[in-house]
Amino acid sequence: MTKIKQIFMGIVVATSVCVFPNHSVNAASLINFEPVNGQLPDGSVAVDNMPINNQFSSLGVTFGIDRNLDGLPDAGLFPRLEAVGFSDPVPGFYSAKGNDIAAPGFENRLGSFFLRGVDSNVNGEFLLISYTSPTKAASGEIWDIDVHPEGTEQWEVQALGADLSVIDSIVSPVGTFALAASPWFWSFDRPETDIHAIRLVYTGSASGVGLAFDNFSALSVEGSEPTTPVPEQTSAIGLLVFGAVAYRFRKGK
Ligand SMILES: [Ca+2]
Ligand SMILES: [Ca+2]
Ligand SMILES: [Ca+2]
Repeated sequence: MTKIKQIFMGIVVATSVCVFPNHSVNAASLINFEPVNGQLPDGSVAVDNMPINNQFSSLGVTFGIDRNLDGLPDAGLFPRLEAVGFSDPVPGFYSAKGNDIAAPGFENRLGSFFLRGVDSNVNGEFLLISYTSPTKAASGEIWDIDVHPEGTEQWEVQALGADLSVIDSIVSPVGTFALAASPWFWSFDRPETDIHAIRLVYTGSASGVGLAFDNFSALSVEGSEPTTPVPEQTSAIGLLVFGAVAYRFRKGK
């Protein structure tokens, strides 16, 4: 094999090994509560503790609270946008590193904002996400499903059908120290396009529990979408492999 061919093969191997799926390609339906230029999709300015209702309606969903479990948003109750870190004395979750701070390695996943309940650290919450048109699939994350001295946290994620009854559900693990300040990922992927709403129901034994919700993929399971690799994703390992091949070529000259 000629040196030129070896170099070409090196580039091909480095590129094919090191291109990872790019979730941002299909980011249109991913609601991570991160403002762009300070704004949410409806143009409103993102502020800690602001009520969240129809700011994401251009993506086909609205947010509410369903404490009476009738599948409809309760009048006057709204989840809140919560700023990461100690923004004020009203947090979404407590962690060993302080209020609303992700566990090491999860900082980028949480970003700068997430969604919390109406109040801070009450007794869970009943978040309701209502769809303008039904979906077949969705995914999202509940953060900080952990352990308290007097009990554990646990959540049930429910998919509601056309009549707003429960047609599917996923129960979270019982709270553990491993999930503290970390995400628990859930997803629905149904044979029919029959999910008209998604509801989070707190089922744990611990009280004084907040809701922390983030990275909601409204129309598909995040990561399952067809993706288009982009050149910038060639990783450090890829560059190293390429560099080693190039070095050998130079040495062999
Ligand atoms: Ca976020
Ligand atoms: Ca209701
Ligand atoms: Ca706050």
